[in-house]
Amino acid sequence: SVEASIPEPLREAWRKHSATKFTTKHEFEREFVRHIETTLARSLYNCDELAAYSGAALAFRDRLIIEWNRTQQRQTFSDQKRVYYLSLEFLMGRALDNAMLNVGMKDVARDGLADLGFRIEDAISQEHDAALGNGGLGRLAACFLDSMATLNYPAWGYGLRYRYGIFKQEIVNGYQMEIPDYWLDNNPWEFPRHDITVDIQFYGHVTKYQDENGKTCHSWEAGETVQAVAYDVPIPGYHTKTTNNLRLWSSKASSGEFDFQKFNAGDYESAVADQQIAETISAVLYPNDNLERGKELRLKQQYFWCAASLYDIVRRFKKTKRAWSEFPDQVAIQLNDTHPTLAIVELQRILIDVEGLEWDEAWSIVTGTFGYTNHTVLPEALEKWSVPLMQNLLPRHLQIIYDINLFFLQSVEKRFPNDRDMLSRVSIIEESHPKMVRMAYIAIIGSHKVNGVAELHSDLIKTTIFKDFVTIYGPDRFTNVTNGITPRRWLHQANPELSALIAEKLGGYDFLTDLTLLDRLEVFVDDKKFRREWADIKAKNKLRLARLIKDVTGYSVNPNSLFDVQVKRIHEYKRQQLNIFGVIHRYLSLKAMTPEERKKVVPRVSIFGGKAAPGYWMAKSIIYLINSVAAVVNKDDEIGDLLKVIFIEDYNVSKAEIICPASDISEHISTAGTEASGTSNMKFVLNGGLIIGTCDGANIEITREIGEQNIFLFGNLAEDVEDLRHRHFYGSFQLDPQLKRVFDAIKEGTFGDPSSFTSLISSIEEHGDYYLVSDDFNSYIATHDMVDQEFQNQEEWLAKSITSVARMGFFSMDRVTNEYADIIWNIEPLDIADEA
Ligand code: T68
Repeated sequence: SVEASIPEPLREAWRKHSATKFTTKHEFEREFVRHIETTLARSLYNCDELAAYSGAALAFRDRLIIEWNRTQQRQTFSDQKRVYYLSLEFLMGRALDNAMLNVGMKDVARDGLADLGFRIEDAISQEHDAALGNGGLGRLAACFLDSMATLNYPAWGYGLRYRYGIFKQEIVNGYQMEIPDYWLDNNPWEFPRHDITVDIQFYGHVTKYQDENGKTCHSWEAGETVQAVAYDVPIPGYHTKTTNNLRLWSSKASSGEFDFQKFNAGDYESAVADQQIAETISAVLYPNDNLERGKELRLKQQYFWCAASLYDIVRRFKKTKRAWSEFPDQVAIQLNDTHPTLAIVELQRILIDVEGLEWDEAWSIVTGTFGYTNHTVLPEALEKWSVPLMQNLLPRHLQIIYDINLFFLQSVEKRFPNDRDMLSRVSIIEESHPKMVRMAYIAIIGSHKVNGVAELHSDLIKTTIFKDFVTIYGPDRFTNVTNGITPRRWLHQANPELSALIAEKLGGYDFLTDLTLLDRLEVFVDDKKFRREWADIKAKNKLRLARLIKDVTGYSVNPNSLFDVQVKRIHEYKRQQLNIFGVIHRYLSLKAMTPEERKKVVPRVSIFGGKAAPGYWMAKSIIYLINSVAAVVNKDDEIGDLLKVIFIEDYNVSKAEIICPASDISEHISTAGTEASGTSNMKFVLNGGLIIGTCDGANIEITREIGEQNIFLFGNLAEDVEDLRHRHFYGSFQLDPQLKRVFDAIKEGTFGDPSSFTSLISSIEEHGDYYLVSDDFNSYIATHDMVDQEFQNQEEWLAKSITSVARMGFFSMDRVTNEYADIIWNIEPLDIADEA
């Protein structure tokens, strides 16, 4: 073994000086001060809160590194199957609080920091969010990492180390402005691995040749080479020694080839410029969610990251000296949407062009290795790349894609002779001008399992966009794994008081690793004292949010109001426009009331947050409308506290941790059939908020779990959407009368220059109301009236809140991770402690 190859005296010397972890307050303080004074070159006299954050982070980082090194060693020695989660986005948020809670030392750190003159909360809030994602898809990847480590799965994440994460949103005169998010300075959580690099090729041409046995081979002569450098981020599990690795690739000019000639020719400036071109590959996260725009640089990012990751995975496998046929027994690769689909093509290329395997043998290794998760049915979000673009950037990969397609279509032809329509429908190549490569089809054909992320969504992909593939492969290739969230961050960390109250009732924190234990809360539903404590915690969390609102908007809100929250990316299908039209309806109704009538009204704060993609005009108009309504309503003295409208700028993970525990009601109101799952719905319910929602995505399973008396459902069903859309176009379109009143008020200029809102209104009135805002308006308003009524019965409301939390066990990311491990990856946990 590797260990035995090192002489005992040498091992002894290393063992003696091996790093140790702090375990007491005293030791924490020593590490903290040491880092302040040496690593940071500061002292008692110039240690501000940012330095205190850094000192604490470095002290905890040292602990993580020790466990991380051990985990990697044990995983390598044990030689078990590993899973690799490929995602272009990891929306991690802050790391320090999470690290402290996961290693179970937050109290020690709190006391230690207090001794040294700092409040732990102030130190924690200095950290810059790691915002390498757009929304749900990126956050799901982050929750996966947390669960995989917590459950001791040997797992790695692979992503890109963007220099700029998702932009920072500022609201200026009601409009969204985008500010670059340069986040890398002083990031203590990443470790550059300058020794782990991969040269990645682009462009060039392919030559055919015969090898010594007369076999036809291909060689790809690249036109450009860029270097990928690994940066590693430790991922601690909760209360386990397992600390997994997230490897992010950064692009750099390749030292080998292209600078020298220019440098030698004295062309220094242009050599440096080339260097910068190489670095742009990992410069920026594309800020679109649920939209694909076919930019070459995006394709370059995708290949750069897939090729570097696969090289790394293959290199690790080759060290085991196993036969290639064992690759799928050692390696599972999960594709987070179609963004990493080129990994399928790249593995096939490595196996046939570099390792010399036959096509069929290689292809069965490939399909045995990959699994593909689909996150959307929206046509504008399905990835397609133009054939000429791909031909130019990745000539060899395009050939392999054509071959994959050829063999696939031949097999389809055999089973469905004379069905030419079928062949053109399922072809990877869309015969348009230009021709397009359909990435989802490669992902399906190259994987052994394809999954959707909630039951309705998984049914929809089987009956609509991927219907033909169910006919071809049978239903077994397709499955459902309903999304979840990590209870560590989204309950324990975001809502420590609720977590503590639950722990007190259940006799400990075991529910954080077995969320189904929450069901034992249900017996306390009628316990008066418990209800009061539950209500007090919600009140405190609302106060905390009210302070945040005051800080970022300047508005004061009454924390006794009903807090109604919709925070998520701004998108027409998510229907923030329905919400703000509802708010306007409420405002107009309040204005029409007598003072007597107004006394019976439940005061409400409508809270919005979310980013619009910078090029998404309609989404930006929605933000502008929300802010325009806020400007009028919030200064209307006649209305006062009865209605306030708030837009919280720059919604992100750390703000979500304050917002989710503070809702009375939250909105998940997508047009039925459009939201694949949604995950913030789970976060709100887990924190004791009720929800209003459509029969869409995971709302349906939340209803099944918590009971339909505990959720406010409204609106048309997915099965009726197509028909309604058809009628809008070919029948007569009847605008809902209450919505008409809202539109009239907007058109009269109640919220400023109406011309700013014409496209928003005409998309409904004149252009077919694709998202069914008018069809659902009446039912939406009626359901909000029920919310008001039920909120007045606080005891009933509390009972619903407690019951719902008690029944949320199903939505733990741990359940999700175990399902992937069983059904898709076929891997077992590896307990680090037992392996010692
Ligand atoms: C989300 N998708 C789904 N996409 O919309 C949501 N898209 O219903 C689901 O709960 C979540 O995934 C997790 O499954 C996204 O967030 C993107 O962000 C995205 C990014 C780039 C390109 C396309």
